[in-house]
Amino acid sequence: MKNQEHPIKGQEGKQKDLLQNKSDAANKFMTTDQGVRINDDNNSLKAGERGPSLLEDFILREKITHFDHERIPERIVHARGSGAHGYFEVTNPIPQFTKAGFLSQAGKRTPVFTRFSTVAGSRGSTDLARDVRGFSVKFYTDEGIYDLVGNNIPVFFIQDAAKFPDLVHAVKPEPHNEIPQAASAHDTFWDFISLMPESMHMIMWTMSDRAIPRSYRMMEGFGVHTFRLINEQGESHFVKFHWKPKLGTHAVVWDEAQKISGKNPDFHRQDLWEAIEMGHFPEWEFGVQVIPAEDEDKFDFDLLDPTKLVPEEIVPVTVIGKMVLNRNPDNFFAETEQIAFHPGHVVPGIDFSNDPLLQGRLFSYTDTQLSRLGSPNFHEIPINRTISTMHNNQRDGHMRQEINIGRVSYHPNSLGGGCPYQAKIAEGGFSSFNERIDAHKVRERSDSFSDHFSQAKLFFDSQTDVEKLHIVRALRFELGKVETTAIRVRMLGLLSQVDGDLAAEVAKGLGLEVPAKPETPMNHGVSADDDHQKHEPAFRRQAVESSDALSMIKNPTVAPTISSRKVAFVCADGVSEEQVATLKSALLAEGAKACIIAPHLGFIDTDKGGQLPVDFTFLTASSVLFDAVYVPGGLGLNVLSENDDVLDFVNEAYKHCKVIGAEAEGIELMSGTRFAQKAESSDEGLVFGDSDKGSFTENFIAAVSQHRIWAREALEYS
Ligand code: HDE
Repeated sequence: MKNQEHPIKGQEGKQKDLLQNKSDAANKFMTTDQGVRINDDNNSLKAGERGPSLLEDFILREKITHFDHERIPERIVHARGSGAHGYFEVTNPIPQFTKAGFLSQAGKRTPVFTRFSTVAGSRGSTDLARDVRGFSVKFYTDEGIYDLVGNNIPVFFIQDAAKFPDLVHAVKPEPHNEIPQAASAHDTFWDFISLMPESMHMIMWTMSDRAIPRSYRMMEGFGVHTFRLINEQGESHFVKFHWKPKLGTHAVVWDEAQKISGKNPDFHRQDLWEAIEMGHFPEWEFGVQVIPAEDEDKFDFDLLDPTKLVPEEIVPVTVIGKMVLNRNPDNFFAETEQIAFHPGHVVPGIDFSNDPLLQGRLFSYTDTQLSRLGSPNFHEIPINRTISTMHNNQRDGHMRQEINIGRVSYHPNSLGGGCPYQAKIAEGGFSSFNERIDAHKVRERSDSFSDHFSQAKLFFDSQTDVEKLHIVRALRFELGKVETTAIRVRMLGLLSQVDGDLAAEVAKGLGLEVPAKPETPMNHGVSADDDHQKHEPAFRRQAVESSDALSMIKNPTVAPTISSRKVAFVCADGVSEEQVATLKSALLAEGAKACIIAPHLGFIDTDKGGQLPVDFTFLTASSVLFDAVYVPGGLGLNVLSENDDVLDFVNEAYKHCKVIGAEAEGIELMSGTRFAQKAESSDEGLVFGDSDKGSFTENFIAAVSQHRIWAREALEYS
């Protein structure tokens, strides 16, 4: 090996690297940017106490100038996001498939920074928009940066990068009035979609509850495209990447999502931050679906088509590692905002496929950083800096940090001893997979990309009734916000190609008929040659008709848990001290959090003459911000009847299928609720203290661990 320098090793490598740039003002004097101590930071320099300010005031000028330039352009997509540091650990190395060092050795840990995001909204928009979530992981490997820039949905809207600007223009707020923010429920989005049959599979996912996650910590992640793994022998296998959350995959309901957006637009950001601060480190398993190169054509879809997934029933996911996020950033701008991901950041052992969407992305991400971060030196920003060694002949540019020594900045050279050296493949040099390409140059789309509906149907058919109901309601909502009837009708035509009942149910809500024949030209988006017929959508029989992995409810990947869930305790003066203490300590023992909600802040008096500190009032909290509600004994009947906010609190929890627990007088209070009639029914989510039914605490915890009581909605399915 020619290069004798070693990267900073181990999980803490990136933290040590970042230390070089950290600044702590504790016990320090205030100075200007040039290091001159400041004597007065409150008054500008003036000609007399009441006179005009003087131009020579370099302290004022510097402060205001810096302030004027504090903002950088937000990301054109995925502007709203949150991130955290952590590590990736290999549990089941796969050297037979890849030579990537960070995947090859059991127990090896690699530092990561992961950023989650919504796509359409601006930086200041709400977390709970109905949207795809970005799931980007930067691995600081010993062999350089590897970025896995994925989403929480395994397929995409379009098949070719050429359509991405159109898709984004359509979904962003409409250009004439900049309305609506962070929402796809408007004419331009559905106009575009109704003319793009290839988007139908993705539409099934975005209209499902996947698009309104309960938490970033409870989302799956997918690399989406087919990539390649390359081993020491230079052999290639195709691969799909998966992240599976330890806490399971869970969602909120749409009515709740909209209310959370008003009550706490930072809901996901805060949830991630607090979980890490509390030591509930979010964790995902990392899995791969590996497909031998010779099997490329064995599927009933094209592996290069990003609107298709590989059903887990055909190629199972093998878990090879885990990711743990265990450290919040020190500074949002420096880390979360300035981090620059790029699917083209790969290390030896990982390579691209010819997916035309991925190929376009390989250009876009560096290009966008140039305008967003303003310089080709964005790789020098601390959060983007590799912890492996970095030497080349790239020079200069805005804000260059590195001071390259010597007179040589070219290769080959003799004056610099030939340095920096090129690395042979055996020395870790990257070489692209030696794929043979023998083809005509064409502006075409492969006929193998023309089946737009089979997997959309596979997804829909794999859902439970409640999940189907949510898709129907989401489409009724979204298309109901569309003002142009022709767009609604075109969408019904496309939906009828996915599932007749789905189209009919949506049509009922819109007060329309499903057209007998779809009005969308099916070859839209495909080459404009004369031979359109060959591009008519082909319905290919799928090897599987239903896949449990596609349903959030049928696919409980982990044992039910209440870890890090939040339970609201509806309290007031007179509350049973013992009941509150018993449930609270049981919840804490399971890693959940109990919050005392009362009519006023400060303290409330308990039945035993003690005092309980109050976390929130019914004004500052709302049940949409909690996973379950508990009403203890000792409360007077007037607690609900005299306060609409309290009644709303409990009624909404019921409406959103949450578990409601009550004991003693708390049970009597239920008689004033909207669901009082149903309280006697067999609703598993209404857990009332009753000595015949065993331990209240155990029953309550078991019910909360189910996440939601979906049967409540299924009963209302029509
Ligand atoms: Fe992106 N995408 N994208 N994208 N994308 C960006 O890069 C783009 C696509 C994804 O947390 C931008 O740095 C094109 C698929 C995530 O910082 C930009 C195409 C998937 C993030 C860009 C796609 C993604 C981005 C904007 C079609 C899932 C946030 C800011 C060819 C696999 C990364 C930036 C972060 C961000 C372009 C399609 C995921 C403009 C041209 C498919 C998670 O470069």
